[in-house]
Amino acid sequence: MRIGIVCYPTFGGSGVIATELGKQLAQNGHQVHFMTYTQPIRLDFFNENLFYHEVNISDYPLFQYPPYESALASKMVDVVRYEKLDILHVHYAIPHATSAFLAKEILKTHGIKIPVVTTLHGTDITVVGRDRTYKPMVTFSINKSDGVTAVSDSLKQETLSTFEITNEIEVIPNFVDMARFHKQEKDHFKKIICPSGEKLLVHVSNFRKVKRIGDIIKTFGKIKDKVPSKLLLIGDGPERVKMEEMCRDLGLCDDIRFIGKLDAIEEVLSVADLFFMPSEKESFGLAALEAMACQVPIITSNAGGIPEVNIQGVTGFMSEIGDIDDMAKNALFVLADENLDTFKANALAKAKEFDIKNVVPQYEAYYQKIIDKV
Ligand code: GMT
Repeated sequence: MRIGIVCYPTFGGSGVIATELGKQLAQNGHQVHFMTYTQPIRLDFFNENLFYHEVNISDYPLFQYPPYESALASKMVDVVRYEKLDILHVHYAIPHATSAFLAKEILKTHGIKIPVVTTLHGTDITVVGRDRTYKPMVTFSINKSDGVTAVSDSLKQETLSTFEITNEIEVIPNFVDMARFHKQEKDHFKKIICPSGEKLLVHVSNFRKVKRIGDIIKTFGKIKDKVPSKLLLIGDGPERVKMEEMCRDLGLCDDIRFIGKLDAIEEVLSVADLFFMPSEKESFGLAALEAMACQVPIITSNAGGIPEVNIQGVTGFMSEIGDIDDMAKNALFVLADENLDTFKANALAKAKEFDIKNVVPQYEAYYQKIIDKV
């Protein structure tokens, strides 16, 4: 197949999934064309089947807000026509599903039918999309897609209860590339971060408010009194400065390090003992899955689709959102010498269910179904 993929190219989970999917599809022999405003972060290797088309936005003094949707729709029209694409797959509804609808209508005037698949990722439904600023457009664009997928059953249900959806939604879960995310021998890292044999606790995110990083810091304050440990906070975003201030106010700076954005996350995960994800909203929790693939148990909230990934008392524990005492109690249980290895093995076993090799064929079959339908 000749497949067009549209996504956000930065550090968000939807862009990661879209890029990894495209890379695997290319390895499976499909021709894959990415259309984004900058090179996707993980599109970092050459493959004869992979192509990248930059969406250029020309500036004009009249535009206070350059019309990205229009530029993207025009790029889709151009790439579909000249690369003879069979299908367009857009990740994150806003504004990609809307641009895809526009492109589809324009292409009809050229006598070309292009099926559009939209994948819903999370905040496009649970935060931004439900806002009245975007809701009519999101509803319309989902209903006008030829195929719609959601990354968890929870997200599917939330979409159906939030919007007036007339389309079928297929659940195709997120996945992890086990060839990249697996436990590696990186003990020298651990010795640098934890020189006295402390436990290593980790969080990775885009530091948005929904991630509730303050809960992690407070939970860590309770854990480190009982078990010598260090906390690494990986990533960057709007909450970072506030969180650094919180660490200072709580006197935890010696044991917590903010290390910003990191490409080779799997190297740090390889030496981690516990991963935190106390989010207020989380449609799936890709970062937690990547940790599990590296044999790291997870302490999470029970928000959204997290229960589809974290099995209570098996791969880690879930708590009510904001229940710091419960998270600290659970973390101490997992970190106990007699328990830790079992939780690590369970985390790995569960992660294997989401191996990229099992999930990408579901997308291939879905594309074929939608192409045959249109
Ligand atoms: O909120 C983020 O971390 C980014 C966001 C995105 O779309 O880039 O992530 C969402 O999509 C990921 C990939 O499908 C999911 O694993 C995340 O759970 C989801 N985030 C939220 O629902 C908050």
